[in-house]
Amino acid sequence: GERYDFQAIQEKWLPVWDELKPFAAGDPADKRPRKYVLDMFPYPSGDLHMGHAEAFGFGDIVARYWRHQGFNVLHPIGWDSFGLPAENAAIQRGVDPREWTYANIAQQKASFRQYGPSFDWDRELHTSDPEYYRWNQWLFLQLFEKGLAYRKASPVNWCPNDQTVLANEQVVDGHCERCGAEVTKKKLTQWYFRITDYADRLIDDLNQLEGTWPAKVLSMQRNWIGRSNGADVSFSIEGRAEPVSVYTTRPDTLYGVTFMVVAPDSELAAELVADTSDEVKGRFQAYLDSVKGESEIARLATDRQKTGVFLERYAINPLSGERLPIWAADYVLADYGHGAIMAVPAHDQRDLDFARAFDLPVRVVVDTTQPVTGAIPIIVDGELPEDLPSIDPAKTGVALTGDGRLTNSGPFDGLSKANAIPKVTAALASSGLGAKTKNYRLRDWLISRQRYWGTPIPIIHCDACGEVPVPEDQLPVRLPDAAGLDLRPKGMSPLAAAEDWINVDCPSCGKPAKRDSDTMDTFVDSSWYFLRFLNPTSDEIAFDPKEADKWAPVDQYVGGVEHAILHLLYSRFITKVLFDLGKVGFTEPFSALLNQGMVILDGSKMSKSKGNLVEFAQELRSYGADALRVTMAFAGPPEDDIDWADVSPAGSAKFLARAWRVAHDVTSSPDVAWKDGDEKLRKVTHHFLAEAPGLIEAGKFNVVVARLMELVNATRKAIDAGPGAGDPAVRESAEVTAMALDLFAPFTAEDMWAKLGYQPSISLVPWRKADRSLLVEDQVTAVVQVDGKVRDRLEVSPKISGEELEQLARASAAVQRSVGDREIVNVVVRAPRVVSIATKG
Ligand code: ANZ
Ligand code: ZN
Repeated sequence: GERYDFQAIQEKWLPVWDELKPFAAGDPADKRPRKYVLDMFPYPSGDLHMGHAEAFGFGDIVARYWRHQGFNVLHPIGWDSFGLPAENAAIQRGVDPREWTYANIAQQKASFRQYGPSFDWDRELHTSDPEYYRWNQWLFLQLFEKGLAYRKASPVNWCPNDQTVLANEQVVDGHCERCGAEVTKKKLTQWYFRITDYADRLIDDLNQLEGTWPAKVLSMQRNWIGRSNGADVSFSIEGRAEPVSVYTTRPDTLYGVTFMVVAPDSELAAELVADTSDEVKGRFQAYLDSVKGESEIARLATDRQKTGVFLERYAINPLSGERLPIWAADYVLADYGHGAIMAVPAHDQRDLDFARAFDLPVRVVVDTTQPVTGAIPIIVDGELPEDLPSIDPAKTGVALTGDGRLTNSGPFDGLSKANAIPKVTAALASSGLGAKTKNYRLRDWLISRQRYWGTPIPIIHCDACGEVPVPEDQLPVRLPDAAGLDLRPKGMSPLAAAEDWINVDCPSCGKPAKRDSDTMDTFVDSSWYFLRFLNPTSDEIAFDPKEADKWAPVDQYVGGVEHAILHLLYSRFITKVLFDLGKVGFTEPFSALLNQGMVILDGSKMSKSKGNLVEFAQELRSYGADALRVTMAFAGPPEDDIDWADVSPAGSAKFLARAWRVAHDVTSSPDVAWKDGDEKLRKVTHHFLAEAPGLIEAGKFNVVVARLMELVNATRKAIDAGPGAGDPAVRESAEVTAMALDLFAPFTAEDMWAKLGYQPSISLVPWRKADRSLLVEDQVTAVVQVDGKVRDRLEVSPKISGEELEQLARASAAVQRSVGDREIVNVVVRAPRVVSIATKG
């Protein structure tokens, strides 16, 4: 007979969906409640790959699920189509980055259509279209007007290969995130967004996401922002009028400071060294040259040989009056805290390594052998046993970072670390020598890039007027044609050479002026795109606040954990800015986040160079979209990596054929009465109906697929060895299978639906309600005793609670008769089997 042919089924239903548009979310008269399901939009650097297939497959499960639950679901798609890879590829191939990008988009789009995600294609957008980046420019100007976009000259991360600056977030272990070249420092005037103004809110609002975002992402965000609580302490400097402040998280260790360290590349170091001998100056300069270009991560590494130069200057400890030598060393950063530290080698590992390298004194001021509450004492009777190994950091090389009691600390001796921190801070504050403060690791967001393929910054530089915003009615500032421009990186934006483009009249005074030649970091584009999907074609507004009220924030966001910091932090920041501007009514953009695992092969990441690439297009041709989607959903929890060597798309295809065959075999008509169906099969069906929603909402997609497989098996058994293909229960279970299979295998599901005698599209069929009477569990017998004698037996659910069972027992007529007027003094319940009542009187 007819056989399951995935190719024919795909080709049959795609044009039907195009025609019917069951996934469009635009009708304003639609009264259904709303859900917004979004996948991180793809970067069009080639065809879709297995990672896309996985992420978009999971997003589609959620979108389709909510549609079946009666929601109007917004599930849009677009392309993050500006950026360096397009430009580099374009340079290598000698083609226009625009052509290269849009050709890739066309290919990805064709693959997506084969894969069948339920996108509302009418909302498609590309960030490289002027219709989109115009609103990037608008957003920039909103920040500019609020003082949140500003220019400053500072040493920035510089990729010598790509010849462009990088945000801190784009430097990975000292290397360029894009090309892997070692990142150096360069002093440049650049545009920044003042994200540090939002540091506290970006940390505190993470509490709203607890439980709906992966815990790992929440902690990565917290660490990146890096809020630290401590104190500023002021040290006077011999021969200098102004004291120097240092930032410390351990003011309790102040009596253990034995030297001070300043960052060699700080202004303070330059100033201190200016008043020393030529010999010191020479040594310092040589050291400074060796340090230039080192990455922050390398400088902070604990396992690194410590280097530095003694400046022959001295500071004074504000509490003890002790004289402290001042050194310059690269493990202190110029742009954190005050660029100078009080060194406490006994209790800080980096300081200890440095002290041991340069023979500086080490003094213990927190006795970590002295118990504080909850700690286990090492010394029991006051004296150290002779065989106890030394814990002296100067000898062991291990700093004592734990809790303990203060010692060698004058009036603070005996206090625990926790008590000493506020006490020492208060003592400093009362004499104007210190104050409690906070510090953040987060730096302002550097958004200028010296590259072509991005959004031009809408600012005009005028000698007379300064930085003049391009008037809103002159947006977009369009990119000039790439033809005729040299796109090769040379440290300056290629736009600077576009004579006709760069030279303009100042919008304010009319005199000759120049456009800003930089383009924006593409993370600006992706920081707000979820809002543009609400009205992607509007040329009047970036996004309609009324639509934002209806749809946003995004209910379910899906994407890779590689975006745990950058993209999510920037989107959260821009959302808060838009909230402050009164443009949106919420402060977090993504209410729930799912990070899918990776698709790997034989335990390792797939890549062309390793030759272990599983090609999406090839798998799609071999097994079809549905089998791929089922394979990914069935492989395990969605957060886990999928090893393609361990899964079986052929097995998935077999399962789909089996499910499809069930619908094919049904002989009853759609108007049969289900209640007349075989009860055993109906129970399986209704248990599935009751259980699946909770499982989907908990992200247990693999369990739902397993249950569906059981349902299909039970139905097949009912057809072949039970009541037969004409039984109403067989039709019922086939319909439920089709509806639920729509989440994982939409082409097959639609075809089953047609076989069962219905019109498309199955995607809009409401989720069937489970019939509670079919969910009743088998009963167990509970025994009720009164004063040791069995008085009644109750038929109850095995899941009954203790309270419920006690209530039933007390309500039993037999029990009441037996208790009579005596007082119940004790009831022992062991649900679901025994209730034992004791009486008195
Ligand atoms: C003395 C001390 C004693 C410290 C001790 C720690 C332990 P977080 O938590 O990251 O904020 N520090 C301050 N400014 C620095 C700079 N510009 N470059 C490198 N290190 C700097 O770290 C704060 C601690 O890092 C500060 O507390 C300071 O060392 C160091 F037992 O002060 B501490
Ligand atoms: Zn002017």
